[in-house]
Amino acid sequence: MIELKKVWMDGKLVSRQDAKIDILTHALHYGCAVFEGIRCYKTKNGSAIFRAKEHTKRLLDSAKIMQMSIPYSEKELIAGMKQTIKANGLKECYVRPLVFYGLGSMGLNPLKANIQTAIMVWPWGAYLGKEGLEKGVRCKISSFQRHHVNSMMTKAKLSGNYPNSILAKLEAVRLGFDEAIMLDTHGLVSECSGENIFYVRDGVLYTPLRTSVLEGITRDSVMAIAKDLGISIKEEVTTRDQLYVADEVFLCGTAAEITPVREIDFRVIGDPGPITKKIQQVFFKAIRGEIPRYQRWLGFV
Ligand code: PPE
Repeated sequence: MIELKKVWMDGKLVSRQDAKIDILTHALHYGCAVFEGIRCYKTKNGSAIFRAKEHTKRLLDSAKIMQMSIPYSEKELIAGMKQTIKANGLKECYVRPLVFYGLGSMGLNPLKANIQTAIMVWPWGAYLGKEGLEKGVRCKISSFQRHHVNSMMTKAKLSGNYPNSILAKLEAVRLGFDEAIMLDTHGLVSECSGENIFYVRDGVLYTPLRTSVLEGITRDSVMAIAKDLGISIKEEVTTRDQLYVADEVFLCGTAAEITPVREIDFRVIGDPGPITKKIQQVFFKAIRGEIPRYQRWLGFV
């Protein structure tokens, strides 16, 4: 079981045993909750939350899309994350704020339900495995499509969006792959079950348009790093066969960090290439506070 001692629940720290919810919690029935996934890393100046402001802004934006009003400000939420990390005695961890409709109404109109806010933390290693980080993972184009942009709001990190990812992930894993790459309803590449995707061809770095993807904060970090390295980068409509013939492919997300892709649908991409390795190297230094220009991304606990 994941170790978690203290939870920030509606503004106060409580023990995990006391962070209980009722069986009639609205979100449990209808999936209407917004959340974030953030990492806190050990640096030589202490633990730091990576891009806490951007993640918190996205949490507030997700809530705005769902018309949920979070009763805490960006500052209060970030302070809550820091308090939870300290209370659990962790130097390095994953941070999960979750805002959900609690009690007060059943049925599809949630307006009478109260809004609850929780922050949890736990240690989390390499999401797609240590070997995956070093040598690359094997991916499958999913038979499940990413949501149509007018069916589910892909800019919201909404709990109810994730059964789509879970269907894709289960299919990929049961077929023997590590991760699923999802196409949108036009048949174009969007993102993975829990990561954005990049590929390299002839020295240029590409990533699909934002249209049907979650606007990943790691995606944004990768783009900033690439720009600073002088690598030319394009956001473009992408077909699956462009991935098959790419020189390099990698996935990125808070949990997966930067994970190279070695194979897609049995087409070999190969060992992690020079651009992937360079971006990975800079990213891993940036999160640990080893590059002055990216210190702005660190929120010290
Ligand atoms: N797309 C999706 C669908 C997604 O879930 C994530 C994060 C991303 C892109 C990348 O976003 P960002 O973390 O801001 O770079 N996925 C979370 C999945 C973890 C989980 O299993 O839960 C994450 O990486 O935290």
